[in-house]
Amino acid sequence: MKVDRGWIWRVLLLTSLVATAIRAQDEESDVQISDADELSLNEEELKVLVAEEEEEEEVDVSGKDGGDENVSFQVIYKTPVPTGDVYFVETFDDGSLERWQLSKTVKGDADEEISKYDGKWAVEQLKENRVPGDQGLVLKSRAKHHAIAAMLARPFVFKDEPLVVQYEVNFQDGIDCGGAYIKLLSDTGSLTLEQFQDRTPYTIMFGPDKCGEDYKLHFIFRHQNPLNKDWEEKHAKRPDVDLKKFYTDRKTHLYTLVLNPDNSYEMFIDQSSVGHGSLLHDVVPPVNPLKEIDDPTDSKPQDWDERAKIPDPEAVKPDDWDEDAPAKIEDPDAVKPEGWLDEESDFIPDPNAEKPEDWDEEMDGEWEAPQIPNPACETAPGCGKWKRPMINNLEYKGKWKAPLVDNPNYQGAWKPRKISNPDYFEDLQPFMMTPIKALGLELWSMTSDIYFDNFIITSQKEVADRWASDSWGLKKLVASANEPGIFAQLMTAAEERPWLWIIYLLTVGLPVGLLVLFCWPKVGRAPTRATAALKTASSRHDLDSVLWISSRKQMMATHIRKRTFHRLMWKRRKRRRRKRRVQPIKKTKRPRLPRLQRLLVGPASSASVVMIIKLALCLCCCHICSPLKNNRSR
Ligand SMILES: [Ca+2]
Repeated sequence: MKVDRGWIWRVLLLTSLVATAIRAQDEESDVQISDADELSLNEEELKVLVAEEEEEEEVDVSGKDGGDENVSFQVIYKTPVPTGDVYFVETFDDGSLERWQLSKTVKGDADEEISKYDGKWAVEQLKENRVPGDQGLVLKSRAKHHAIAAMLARPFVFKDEPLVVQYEVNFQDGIDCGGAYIKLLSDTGSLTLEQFQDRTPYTIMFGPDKCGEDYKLHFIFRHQNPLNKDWEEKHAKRPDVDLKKFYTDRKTHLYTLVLNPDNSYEMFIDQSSVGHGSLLHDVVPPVNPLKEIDDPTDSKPQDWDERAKIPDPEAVKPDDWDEDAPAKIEDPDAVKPEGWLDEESDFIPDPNAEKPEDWDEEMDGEWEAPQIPNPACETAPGCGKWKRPMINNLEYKGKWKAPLVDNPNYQGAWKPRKISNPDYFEDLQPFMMTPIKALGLELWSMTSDIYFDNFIITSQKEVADRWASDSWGLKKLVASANEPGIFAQLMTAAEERPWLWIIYLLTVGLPVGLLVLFCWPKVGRAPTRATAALKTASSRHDLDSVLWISSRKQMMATHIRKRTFHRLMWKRRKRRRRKRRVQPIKKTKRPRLPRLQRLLVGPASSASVVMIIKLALCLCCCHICSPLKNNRSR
């Protein structure tokens, strides 16, 4: 069987590269064994060492509560301890809810049957990405009212220190419609956690809330009007970022609110700022009412002209303006096509149809054959009465209207006059809110298993950050380690965006196509005279022959022609020298070029370039395939 020698070279090159990669891997795995050999350990000593190593590994990964089969990546977890002054912390890691009080009352604005706060709470580990030893508070019931609260270690009084509130939320089953916000309950003097319900006065409400496609991060505070003593909710403007992923990725996210004595506020998710502003200027409705308001007794005068433009009163309809001209007319130039069948109709009763045997004329009426397209019309340009096609009427102008001109009596848009606001007040310190005495969750959700953890209320952002790194940071670490591989992520992305499949196909198909185009062996052909000549040449000019093999038939033919030409020229010169009886010229040896130069400028330079391109492509393919192979072997 004849095999293209160029293809053999390529296969040998690829094989050597693959073998080198495999050998490098094998050498890595052999290192440990050779280490043991060098230390001259016998089999028993080696077993003891291995057992000790395994024991150490078990201690490392089990943490304080031992290993967990559901945890694919484990870290050593220690219940976090606050590193500064705090008003409230809760980790739930002791598994109890002793500090918390379940509400024993009913919701204020609900029907009696569904008004009970009978939703269940539990202290559990996360369903996914667990940190061994870490537990949190979980909302367990669907479509039920939940209320639970705990007193602060001491009330937070708004003076000259910031308020920092932080906690974790994980929508373990996603979220259809429901909230995961907290309420910081006001120190009203009559606060009873057993009576905690939707109408219990709160100072601040903060946290995620979602229904339908409306993703919110609430920051609401209650402000008292100093004049009439009414309480009003002030809503911070919406965050600037797309919040959807925080509700759908089933990861634990960290929510932080910072209020400063200078009335500025900032909200963070996972320690990244998602919104900031001023309590004075960036809340709705504003804390301070307007100084002036529209006079409610003022009304627009009847003769107030708000028309900026009016029809020109002096314009006159032109005499030749025909308002009655139709928009479309019959085409006067149209001609009936030849062969038009005026007497035939487009549909006829099916001549092959038969009345069904069970047709009851009394019940079903008189039987008629179903209509079918008229076969006579199939070859004709048309059937039935011919009508001229309709075209646009060039004379059509429509209804005449006078052109618009500026209104000389225009007075502008009317506005009521301004008067002083009788309810005006100015509160320049909305930060000075009602002191906070307790933290409560009063929630309703259509999706259960919402996880809460690591509540902290402090005055120092650094304390909250350190608390987060000791708690939420580990959850994030475990979740990152358990992330699906790049292949699974690509599949997930393509499920949401099917057009990505086109990109994938192009990305994979292009290199494969190039590989096949340049590396596939040529189909064997019958040996030619050029091939035979090449074989004889190969023994004398190894390198050139190899290059010729990979070149095309034209190259071989060119070489033969050149050799034949040189031989003829040599014979001719010999004959001339004999005739002229001159001494033969000493043959000067042609200087031999360096190998690379011969490759690039020699007689087979074009073949060399093609070969170099092919080798470069093969090397690229090997380079791409090598890491994939390594990943698979791992
Ligand atoms: Ca915890």
